[in-house]
Amino acid sequence: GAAGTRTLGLIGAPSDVAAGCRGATMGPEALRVAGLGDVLAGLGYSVNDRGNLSGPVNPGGPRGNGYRHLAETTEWVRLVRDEVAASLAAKELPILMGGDHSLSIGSIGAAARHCHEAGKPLSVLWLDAHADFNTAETSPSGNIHGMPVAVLCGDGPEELLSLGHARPMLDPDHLVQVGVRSVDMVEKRMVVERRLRVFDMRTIDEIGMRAAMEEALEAVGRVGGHLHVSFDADFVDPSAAPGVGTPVPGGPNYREAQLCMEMIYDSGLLGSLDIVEVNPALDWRNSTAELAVDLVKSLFGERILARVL
Ligand code: B3U
Ligand code: MN
Ligand code: MN
Repeated sequence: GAAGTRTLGLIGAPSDVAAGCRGATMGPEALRVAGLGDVLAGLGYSVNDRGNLSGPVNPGGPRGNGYRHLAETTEWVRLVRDEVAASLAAKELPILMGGDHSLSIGSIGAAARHCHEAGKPLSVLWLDAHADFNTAETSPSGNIHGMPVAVLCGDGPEELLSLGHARPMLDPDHLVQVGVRSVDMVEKRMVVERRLRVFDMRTIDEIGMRAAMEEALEAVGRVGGHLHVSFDADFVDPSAAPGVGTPVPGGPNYREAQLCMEMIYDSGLLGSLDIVEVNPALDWRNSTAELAVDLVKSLFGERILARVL
């Protein structure tokens, strides 16, 4: 399995500069309060909480040149990239606690460089209600948290693209998206044109979460090497995960989300993780952070009847 007696590196990135609404800055602390570190330690891992990164505050500025807060987002992504790189260099399995989803450009950028240097392939499983495949031209909002997949696949502003070790940072054939149910008009065309592998909610309705995850994991397993899982809390249905900035009805329920995590653990591929878009300002008594911790528990090997590391 992915576990052994591995050290997990917790990295807090309290930024909401790339989101549409404020509050994801409180995500890292909400996850700690919900017991993320203790739960992982209870599963037998050694946990190294690297604390929170410190970057630019949210200036509350307008959209300019197609982007909101591009300079601030770039700085946060750079900080995340360097800390995730340090965690990987220390042989930890890094867990990025966001913060908004633009930060995954940094964590995946670091994983991509790490894999490149180690001569192993990188694959990404993107769990999200959204495709996050907008560009300045297609985005209705200018919010960069709707653009990280496009940037990783080579389409985006020079400031962000130049943070990677190569272009694209990620081979689009090595990306699988699960849970998608909200894609903007022009973004749709891009997703189809670039032939992204998407298990959208209709597919999950038709074949079920089990078959969808079997196929998704088969695809990333074929790539082999290091699997990065990028978990946007809005992947889960808002009835179970209300504390997110852009909830979309019709997502996986609690059990389906658990199965998804259990199956990822069983694949033994997990090499790094993001937990992003938890927004305590919109939550009900920290329930979304608690849900995320429950899911992460399964992702790291908790079983209903037995615990197998
Ligand atoms: N697709 C919309 C909304 C959105 C994307 N990601 C989130 N919201 N979290 C956009 O603004 O790009
Ligand atoms: Mn997202
Ligand atoms: Mn989302």
